[in-house]
Amino acid sequence: MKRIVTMQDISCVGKCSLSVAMPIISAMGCECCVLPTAVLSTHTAFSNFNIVDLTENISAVTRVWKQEGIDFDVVYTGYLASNRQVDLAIELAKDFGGEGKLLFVDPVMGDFGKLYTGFEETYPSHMRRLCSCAHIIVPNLTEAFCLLGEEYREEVTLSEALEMAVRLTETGARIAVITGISPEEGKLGIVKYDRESGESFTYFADRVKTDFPLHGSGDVFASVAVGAMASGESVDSALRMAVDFTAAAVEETVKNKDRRWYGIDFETVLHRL
Ligand code: PXL
Repeated sequence: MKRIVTMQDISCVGKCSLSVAMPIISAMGCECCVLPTAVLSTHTAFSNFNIVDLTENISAVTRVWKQEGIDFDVVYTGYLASNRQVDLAIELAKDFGGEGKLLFVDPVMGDFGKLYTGFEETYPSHMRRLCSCAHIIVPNLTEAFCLLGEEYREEVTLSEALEMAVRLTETGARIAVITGISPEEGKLGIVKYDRESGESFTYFADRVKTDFPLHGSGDVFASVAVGAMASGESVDSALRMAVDFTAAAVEETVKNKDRRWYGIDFETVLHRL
């Protein structure tokens, strides 16, 4: 069984981060080990939230892992609560990554052209350093612009998105996948560029119209992609599965009259994994 370690927060309410990664990765038949970065009452899109920062705990945990000789097939990072935590993620990658291991970085920073509440302006430059060590990064469009140090634009053409993915790999990551790309009305998906093979890949599902934000959908996407890659799927096949699963979860969410506004109902389609 493949063993994945994921470093991200636990939001007690609000379907994102570890509360999404754990069930998805387990459902895909992989062991999900966790390195929690912070405990939040709710994710940061709520108007009120409190946060207990676990920075001091991180090295204490990894020290024991090293003493015990524990290793992982995949290191998967998500929401990191501060610049310092990004540095600790780089250390995690050095200590537990390397030959034959996969470093999957979801550079969680923002959406709709804005950084999430609580991040310093210098956060993207730290995240850029973590991304430079990764095999694969999966920013949304906002995060891709942040990583490239460019001003956000809501709409990009398919060829512009591909060109952005190429430039993202020039900073070091082998594969860049930009999520949330809409090449035409009614479609939503991803573009990918692989610097080593020089190949690009695009995949789109039918866009499900919603009048509410899709909090945590990036975490759902990333967790499925990680689980699939760890299970031996090719990168393109893993990305296809992740797009289809996320689209199916959004479709179910829209149908649910009692839906919560703070996350998508991935639970209803978990059995498909
Ligand atoms: O879904 C990304 C995410 C993860 N963790 C926390 C967040 C967010 C997005 O808002 O606030 C705490």
